[in-house]
Amino acid sequence: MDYQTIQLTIDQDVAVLTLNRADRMNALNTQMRAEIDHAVRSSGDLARVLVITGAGRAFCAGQDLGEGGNASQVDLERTLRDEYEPMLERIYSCPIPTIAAVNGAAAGAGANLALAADVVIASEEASFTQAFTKIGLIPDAGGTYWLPRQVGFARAMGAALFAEPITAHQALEWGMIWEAVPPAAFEAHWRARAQALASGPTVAYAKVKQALRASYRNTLEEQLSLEAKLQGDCGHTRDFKEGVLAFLEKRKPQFEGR
Ligand code: T3D
Repeated sequence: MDYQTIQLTIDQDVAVLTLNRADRMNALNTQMRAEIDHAVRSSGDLARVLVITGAGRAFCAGQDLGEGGNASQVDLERTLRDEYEPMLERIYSCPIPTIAAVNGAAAGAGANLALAADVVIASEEASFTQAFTKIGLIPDAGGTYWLPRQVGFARAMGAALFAEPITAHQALEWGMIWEAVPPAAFEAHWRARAQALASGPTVAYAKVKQALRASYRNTLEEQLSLEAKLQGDCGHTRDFKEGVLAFLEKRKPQFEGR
């Protein structure tokens, strides 16, 4: 696919999807949502880790409020059901680890796009704003799902009602993100993190995602049973055999991702 609103590079098993409408703060439009969906699907087949980041000074300003002239005239329910949901589902169900490398402002659906990734690494210059109520909307794109789970009910409610920017340090303190990194070290840092995951036990990573997500809905008994099943599957991988052998031979494992 010839992308117009994003860039996708795949190198050494690392896919980097760059939101690329820097003059609009990488705001999401119909075409970008379709391109993200396509790129995430391709990355799941062709790479062992996916990074989503933004071109220029923002990560993503959410819905392009000028799309079609004026976003207040669009059918919001249809757009969310037909365009946002498939894109977010694609990211959520991506079989490889996903990293949101949040380089700057993440607002509205852009903030929640970041939270849909498995790991969020933010530049210390980044911010996360549930901007929705500023324009008379509620958090969408998964915001009402992720926020209470990640930061607790009180903080989720405050973030949604006041719609104030949450700094990277605040987000870290709240448990919303994994790391906040000084701007000068940011790109080298997320690239190193991505490379580490790309050379890791890919099958185990997929099952880590499956198990942790299932814990939201499972009883302890169901979760223990699921862990046994998934661990049994991991036990049949070449990476498990290699991991144990490398430990016994006191060397670094060479994981193949299978
Ligand atoms: O439609 C549906 O289906 C509903 C779905 C809704 C989901 C949502 O995401 S609603 C929330 C939408 N997003 C926002 O309300 C955020 C709006 N943007 C901002 O708050 C700020 O722009 C930022 C905090 C992201 C960045 O601020 P700053 O000061 O660094 O930049 P700026 O000057 O505000 O923006 C630079 C340009 O980007 C500017 O255009 P100009 O004046 O240079 O021609 C600005 O209009 C444009 N821009 C920024 N955000 C958007 C945008 N253009 C369209 N849509 C945007 N969301």
